[in-house]
Amino acid sequence: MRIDVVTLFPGMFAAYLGESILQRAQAAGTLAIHVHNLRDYTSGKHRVADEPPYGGGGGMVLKPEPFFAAAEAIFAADPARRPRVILLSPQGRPLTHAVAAELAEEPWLLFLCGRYEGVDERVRAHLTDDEISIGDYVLTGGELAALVVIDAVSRHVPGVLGDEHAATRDSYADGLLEGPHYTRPENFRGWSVPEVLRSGHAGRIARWRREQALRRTWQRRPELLLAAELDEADRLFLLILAQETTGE
Ligand code: 9D3
Repeated sequence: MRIDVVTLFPGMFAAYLGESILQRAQAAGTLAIHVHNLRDYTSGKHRVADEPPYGGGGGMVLKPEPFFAAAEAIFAADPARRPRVILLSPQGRPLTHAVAAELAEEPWLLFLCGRYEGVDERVRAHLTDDEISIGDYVLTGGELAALVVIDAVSRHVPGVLGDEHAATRDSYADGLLEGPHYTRPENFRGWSVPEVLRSGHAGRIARWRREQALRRTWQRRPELLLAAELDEADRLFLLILAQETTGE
């Protein structure tokens, strides 16, 4: 997969993309990420990227010309195809596991990062295919959001995770939160690892983990249970949890 990013702050991307799984995927050629400085596509002596908003109201708005110039230069790198152009903005559709999996089907993505009060509407209307938000809180710009989307999407690209099926095992894939994990030592400051995990009994371990996931989801994100894939044993266990809750 090829990913391009247009931003006023390209330096924000190097540290995160230069480590761990995303670094390895780029070194292996599974992922090619190119970060472009929006200022390189501005014109005039002062290389201005932003201007005050028409109609007043304060703050600054990013001008359309540099985004179009940057995108057209990026399109020219491979005239046979077009990337899906994604604007990061607080007004976008919320990022979810399903959105990340959907974007991972694309061979080429181009992320446009906004700053200040926002981006000129003509960028959204005439350059952008998709608009994404990473949640209902205010960031100072689209850069961290682009990194979050790139990270979440990359996990779904075949070959990025060592194990082919790791992304489908992710907690959001089956609609439940994950239960607890333990490693050595067996006893730490008097807190010991649950006996069942050391029993070697694969069937009992699988059932225990499933029940822990159901219990946590029930306690913390009960709305997720409405869409989760549940079998008869899961439903029976939830009935018992519900009875515990009501004190039955
Ligand atoms: C004062 C009104 N603000 C809108 C909520 C203006 C504004 C604040 C922050 C406009 C842009 C931004 C910068 N944020 C992003 O570019 C952004 C973002 C976010 O703030 N939250 C969640 N997802 C995203 S994706 C891009």
